[in-house]
Amino acid sequence: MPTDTITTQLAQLKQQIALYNHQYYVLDQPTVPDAEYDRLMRELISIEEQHPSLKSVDSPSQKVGGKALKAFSQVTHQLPMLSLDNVFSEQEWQAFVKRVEDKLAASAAVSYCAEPKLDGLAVSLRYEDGLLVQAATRGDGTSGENITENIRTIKSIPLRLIGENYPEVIEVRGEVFMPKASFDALNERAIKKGEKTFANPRNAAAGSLRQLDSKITAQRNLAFYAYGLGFVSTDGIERWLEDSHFARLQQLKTIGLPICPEIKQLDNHSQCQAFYEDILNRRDELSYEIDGTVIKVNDIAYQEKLGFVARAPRWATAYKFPAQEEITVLEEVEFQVGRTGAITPVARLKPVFVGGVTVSNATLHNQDEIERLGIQVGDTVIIRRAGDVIPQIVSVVLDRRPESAKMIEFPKECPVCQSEVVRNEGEAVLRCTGGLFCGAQRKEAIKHFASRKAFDIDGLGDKLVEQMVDENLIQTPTDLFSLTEIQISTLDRMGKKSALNLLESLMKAKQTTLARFIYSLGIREVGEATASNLANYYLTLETILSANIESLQKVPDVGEIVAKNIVQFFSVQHNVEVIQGLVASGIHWPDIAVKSEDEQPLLDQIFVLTGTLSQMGRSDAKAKLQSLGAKVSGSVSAKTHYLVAGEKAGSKLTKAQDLGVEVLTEDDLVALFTKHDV
Ligand code: I6G
Repeated sequence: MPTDTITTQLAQLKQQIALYNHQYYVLDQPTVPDAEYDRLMRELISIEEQHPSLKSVDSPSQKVGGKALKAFSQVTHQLPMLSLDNVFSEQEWQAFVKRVEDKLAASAAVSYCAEPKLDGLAVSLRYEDGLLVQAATRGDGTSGENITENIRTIKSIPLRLIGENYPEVIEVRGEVFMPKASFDALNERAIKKGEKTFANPRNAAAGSLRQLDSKITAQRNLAFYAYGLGFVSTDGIERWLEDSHFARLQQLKTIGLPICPEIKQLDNHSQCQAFYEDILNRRDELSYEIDGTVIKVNDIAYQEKLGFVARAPRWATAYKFPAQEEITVLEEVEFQVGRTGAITPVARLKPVFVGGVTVSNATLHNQDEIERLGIQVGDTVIIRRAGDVIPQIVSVVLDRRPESAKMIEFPKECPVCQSEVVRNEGEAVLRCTGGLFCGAQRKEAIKHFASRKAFDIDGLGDKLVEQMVDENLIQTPTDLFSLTEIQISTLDRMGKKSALNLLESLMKAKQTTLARFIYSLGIREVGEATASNLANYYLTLETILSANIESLQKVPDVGEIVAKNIVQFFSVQHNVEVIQGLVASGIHWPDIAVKSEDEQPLLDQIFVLTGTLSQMGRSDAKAKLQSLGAKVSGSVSAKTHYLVAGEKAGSKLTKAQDLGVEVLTEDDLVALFTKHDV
């Protein structure tokens, strides 16, 4: 092929790929499937390999990293890179507003531009004649490290700006960050390889940008959102810059730079407070980590009037969320025995206020986790509490380890019943072999039996179960049904009235469903959904009891491990006796009617429920869906047909959207139930 034909073909390909990149990363509106994009990319790389002289620095193929550097050089910022002041409470926010609005003495309400504060690193990108020529970290604000090669590997950063209408020189300021999904994947890979993990996405992003070998950075899936401008040349461009911060960000978007989709222009400071609260509520559903919001006076003339104090603008502030990470001390490690005998190390911490609550305990999971963290009693640790998630120990601050620090010793016998402990093949946890001989396992088994999704025994809380077992009133769930008023009323805080109420709850609980009965037995890995699948498949208790491993695996959601757990459970004489005892004490459930396919319009459709359903409980929604033949799963995957997203839906919604799973609202679900008359 003649060279000029190849040059034209290459230029067209580069333009096409740059356009698809812009649609994907900046506009969030891909127009072609990934396969088509990959095909064009392969074509481009193949041509460039055959004609290396035609390879250019702005080619989309140049996102894979180049030669490793020996060190980063220093870059002086043409305009300093400032930092942001912070406010940490509504009161401090109001004080910021007062300072700003008093100084402006404006006749009308001051408008603001607000966006989430990404937990990443500020960088400056310099484009000359549309070409990315230099990228630098903030450094000390005056000069930073030259990280151009690493920045060039970030897919959402254009190597060439779009169109022709941009200044000759433009410095774009923005934040490089690692999306949550990439961070999780990176740490999972590190754990598999036995390498150190990153404590949070910010550290991971920083570590990835600090690589001298840009090929490593290229594999880290970093992302970028622009938040403002540095130096901008004015030669030859008439009034390119808009008058408001919000409009300037939109302008950046038109020339190919991604900006955060949550950015909003707000009419007054009260709307900013509402924005802060809304983003705080939706924090978990965003695909990137944030630690607050950034709020800026929108009008550039006002920004100029307000000016700067020290190294920070007076017209902007970071309105921070309550900290999710804090530092504290590991004072002791205790070992708890769970329902299935798993022995879990629990960290007793010096109480610390984090994520809005005081935390004094955190799980340490298992021995592997303790080894991975390299943690000792007495260590200073970083703990994290995000959303409603159980607090986690993220890392140890090694330079604060006291001389008195002690290694964590795992128990050689069960701390409750002194039975032997074992570590089963393929498992990370230690287990007590005492079974229901172990008081801890007995308590947990009975608590589970009485819990809401099992027998739902009103008035039988965890503390009461513990007392009953300690006082030897009950040994198994069956014993609950032969308790007398006198026995109950002798317990702490239990008068005659509460005793009678509890007896009535026990009476009522005898009427149940086969699914709840199976679930209440606490068979390992048989959750609510599996119990319901077992009930619907086998229809009677007797058939479940006599099912073999092969047959059990035909039940939806039941694999070999769960099937083995079930068979093993029913092979233990004690368990069979408990089941017989329960039935003998009058526990019963209605027969399950066999439904024809016509009566199961949602047969084999997989649903996932997430968020709060305000018009019905999740259990109700699940039962109705199952009665129509649907399967209700706990996690979203490519096999999911529908995700029902209630209020405050979080990461499952994001995952469903990423996978293209159809999302239904609660109203859609209600309409579906009405249509099918359930
Ligand atoms: O470090 C920063 C992160 C985000 C910023 C910033 C920002 O806006 C969303 N804005 C300014 C003005 C500065 N630093 C100095």
